[in-house]
Amino acid sequence: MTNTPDISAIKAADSAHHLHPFTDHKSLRHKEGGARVICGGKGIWVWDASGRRWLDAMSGLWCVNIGYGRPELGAVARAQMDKLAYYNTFFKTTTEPAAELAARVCALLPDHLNEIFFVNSGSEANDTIVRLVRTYWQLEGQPQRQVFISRNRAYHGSTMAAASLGGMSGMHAQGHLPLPGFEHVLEPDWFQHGGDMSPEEFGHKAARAMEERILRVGPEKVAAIIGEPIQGAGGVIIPPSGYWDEVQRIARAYDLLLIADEVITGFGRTGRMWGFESFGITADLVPMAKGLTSGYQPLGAVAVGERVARVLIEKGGEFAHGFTWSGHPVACAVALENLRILEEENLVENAARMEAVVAERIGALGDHPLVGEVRVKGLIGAIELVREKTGRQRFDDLGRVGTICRDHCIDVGLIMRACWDTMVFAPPLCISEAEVDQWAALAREALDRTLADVESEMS
Ligand code: PXG
Repeated sequence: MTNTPDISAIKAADSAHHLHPFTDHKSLRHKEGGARVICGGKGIWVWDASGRRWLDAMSGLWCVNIGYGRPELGAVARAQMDKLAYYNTFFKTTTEPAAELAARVCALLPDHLNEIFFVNSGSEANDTIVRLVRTYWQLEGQPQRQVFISRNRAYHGSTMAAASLGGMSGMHAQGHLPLPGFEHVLEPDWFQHGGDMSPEEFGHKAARAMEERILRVGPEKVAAIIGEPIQGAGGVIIPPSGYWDEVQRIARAYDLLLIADEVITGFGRTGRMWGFESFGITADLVPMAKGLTSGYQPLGAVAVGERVARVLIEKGGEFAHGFTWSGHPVACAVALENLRILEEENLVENAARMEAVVAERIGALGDHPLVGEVRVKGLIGAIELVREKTGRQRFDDLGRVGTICRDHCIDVGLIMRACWDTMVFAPPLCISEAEVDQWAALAREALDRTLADVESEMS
């Protein structure tokens, strides 16, 4: 055995047998010649077997918050596996890492969020929330309260319930979704929908759309409002100031539960520990995953606030819900180490500090003919690609130029994702100022190449 992988054999096995998530397999296998094989990573960089490397301005899928290649996490996983690789948390048992992590995460949250239910992903966290919320209202004697209010282009996961919570039309088109009881309203995307309104006026309009829908459905049937503090996969939609205040007023007015999906925004992404801190959101339930382990192990959780927890614990009897891997001891031990690194290396503070650097250096791309706006909060942001800057005019065939730009990014050694014609970024929280400069140079090169393509099409 050698340590050098046979990449062509791996690519062949992958093409023959591996169905990837969110992938057009016909195109991947026949047009593109198979998947890129990522073999290693360190800090903000990943590389393939040939040594070709990319600056990963997406932290994998918005998750590798502490950066790649930290040996401490492997050491902790190994020690936990040697001691106790697995035991479950059903039937009146627990494990040391699960109990310790539940307490640790609660200590990071506001006081009213003081209970943790462990799952393995953000999707499972949101599925769990759908059952929890409906169970809560049953226990409260209002079983008709079943409807969830969400937003267009929300992303809450891929299971049937999580995809129903989400507002992605392409996902709804597959598998007869959403399920009954899920409503979607205007998203607070001023760049896309704001027209001549000020961002604040538009934010009010978006919140009013939510109230109008609640009234149309019948407030007595509505269970909860769910929202990502900043919509991630929808194109990093940073809501106008005042939007969340209004949404919270509406939630209170109709006695609804409020769910802040922190799967992307949690664990420092926005320059604070939680996304809800920047918008003054007081949530009843908080799904989290991704940055909880920085991707070193699969793990998710739901933080359950006082209002729901009290009813569930006092009146609920057995909550018939859970997963074999709920509170997996290895994943929980890795999460604890991840949180230690996040805290001891002041990575949340670094994300806050880097916001200004990114705003300046990536923001400077705003002078590029293709760029209509650059926005950033902490270390999550977006670059809007436009045909015409005045009036924020999009290209026809939305998503085509974004895909061209995404492919040029890959060619120049940069990973950014295209959400239609919005290039999004969320680099590891350990990124340095010098690395932001490297990223900005690569991004400019990719934009120049994209512009050359667009211009040659038009000539
Ligand atoms: N909530 C939010 C806000 C998310 O962003 C989930 C829930 C679901 O988490 P899991 O762990 O089940 O994937 C997510 C996940 C993309 C992309 O391409 C985004 C996510 C996942 C995969 C791809 O932007 N977000």
